[in-house]
Amino acid sequence: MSEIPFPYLQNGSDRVALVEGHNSYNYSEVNSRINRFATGLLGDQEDLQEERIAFFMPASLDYVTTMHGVWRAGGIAVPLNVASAVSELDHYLTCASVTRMIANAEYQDLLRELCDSLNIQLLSVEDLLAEEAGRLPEIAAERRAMMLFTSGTTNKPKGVVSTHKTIRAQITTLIDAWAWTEEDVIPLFLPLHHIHGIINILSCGLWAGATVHLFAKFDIPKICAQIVAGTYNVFMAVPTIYVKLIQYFDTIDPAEIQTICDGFKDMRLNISGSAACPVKLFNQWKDLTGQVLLERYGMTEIGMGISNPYDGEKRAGAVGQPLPGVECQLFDEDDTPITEEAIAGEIRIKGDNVFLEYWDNEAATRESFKDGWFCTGDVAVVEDGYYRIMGRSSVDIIKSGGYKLSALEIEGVLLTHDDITEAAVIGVEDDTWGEAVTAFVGIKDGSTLEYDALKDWCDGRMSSYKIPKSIIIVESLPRNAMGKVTKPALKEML
Ligand code: MCA
Ligand code: AMP
Repeated sequence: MSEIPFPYLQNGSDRVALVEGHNSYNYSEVNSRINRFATGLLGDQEDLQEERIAFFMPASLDYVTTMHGVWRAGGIAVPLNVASAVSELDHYLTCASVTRMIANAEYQDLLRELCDSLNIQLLSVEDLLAEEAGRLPEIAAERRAMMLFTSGTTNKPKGVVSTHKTIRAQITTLIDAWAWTEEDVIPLFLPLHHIHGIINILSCGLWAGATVHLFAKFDIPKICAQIVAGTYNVFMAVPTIYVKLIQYFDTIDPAEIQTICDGFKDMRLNISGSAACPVKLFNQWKDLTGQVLLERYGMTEIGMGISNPYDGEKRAGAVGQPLPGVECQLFDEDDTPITEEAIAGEIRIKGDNVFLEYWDNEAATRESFKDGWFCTGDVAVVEDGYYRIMGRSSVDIIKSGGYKLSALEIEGVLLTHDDITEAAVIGVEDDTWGEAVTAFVGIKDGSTLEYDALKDWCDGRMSSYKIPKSIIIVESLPRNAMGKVTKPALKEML
């Protein structure tokens, strides 16, 4: 077994690693804080032996301390979505058999009852910071490092487990492909329970010795002020963020728009990903800022797989070519590799970047691989050497604002409503969100269902971004001979 060179972040330098509000922290400070935290986590153990440690906190020094501290102490990091409903957290914590949860003071009240009921120790970073760093274990690269929850075609999200080797492969391919250097400065405002924020921005930034500015949320005025000041030279976001920036420009005066666009123009790289970037948006962004968006394709299970070139044509509506170290092949429905251009097939991936397993779910892991290839469920074609994503093989997966949502999970919650007799959820094309969650429901005779009341009811039962943007009440849902709802027919109804 090979040993992973720790740390994932540059050691001992005076360069600024993280900026959080008015505070900045250099690499030496961050490293020594991580080592003290890892030491506290270990207590009198030599190695956490893949103990699952969950954490519930926005982008912050504490987040970085916890993630890297868990890694250095030999645990599996389970970063959670701070926008989760408690019922969703229950599933994540139970599924992963989490034993300790790290949360900031502001979240502890919210989590206490749940943690008590699951026998999970609730702690803060401060609670665990040892006076001095002690001896830390050597961690083999093949060991499990992180578990991220992903929605799929099943009711409940699955835990995607990556090893240190996986994470390292996912980071290093991007360091080269996107030409990261320690001169880079990047804002991080995406949630930190997904690859986009964790690997593409935070981990690549820290691996390269760059500076990452942490924002607890996508705060447009604050981020734009920094862009005007010329703070950043790299910007990565989901398409919805670019849409929201353009919508924001409608609310400010032309001179201000110009200074923000000039700030973008001076950057070396603007990237879009996690969902399809419409050609219209690509062109709007180019007209406004002069930036040609680099679009890339990824997935929780593989990190980044395909990317437009850093040097070379960044093509609108396409995601480019497989990244170095990533094997990518399209397959037809008979599992035959497609060797010609312009024929659509499922994207399948091999390489060190591919995850190890779905946690505690051997059947799902087995089903997701064929002949050693990970089957993404995404359909693409190759045109003139460039991959173009055509869609997904499942109608039960929705991409809203970059979040992957399971229609079945949302239907499952709606069906627990007293007045709802049947429910079907689909994603409907939407300029802001890419796809907007839309629910078709049948209700009990004599009952009524107002959208606002249903939205309030959903609040607390699912993360807010999963709540349907519209509800359509139907006499009955269209079903096939097997009794299964025909979702394409629902799209036609609209
Ligand atoms: C917020 N809202 C949403 C979404 N986000 N509704 C639908 N879809 C969404 N994605 C709703 C809230 O529920 C709320 O509704 C209202 O919008 C305002 O919420 P707020 O949080 O203030 O919105 P925002 O800050 O403008 O958030 C938009 C966002 C966010 C910044 C685009 O959705 C986001 O961070 N998305 C990126 C997620 C991401 O990182 N995905 C990568 C995973 P109401 O007002 O009614 O209560 S994919 C990945 O990692 C793979 C590997 C890859 O390829 O990258
Ligand atoms: P997630 O599992 O949340 O990581 O989401 C991964 C999914 O996002 C992929 O399987 C694709 O369906 C979608 N995706 C990511 N990047 C792109 C892109 N550039 N274009 C279209 N879809 C994308």
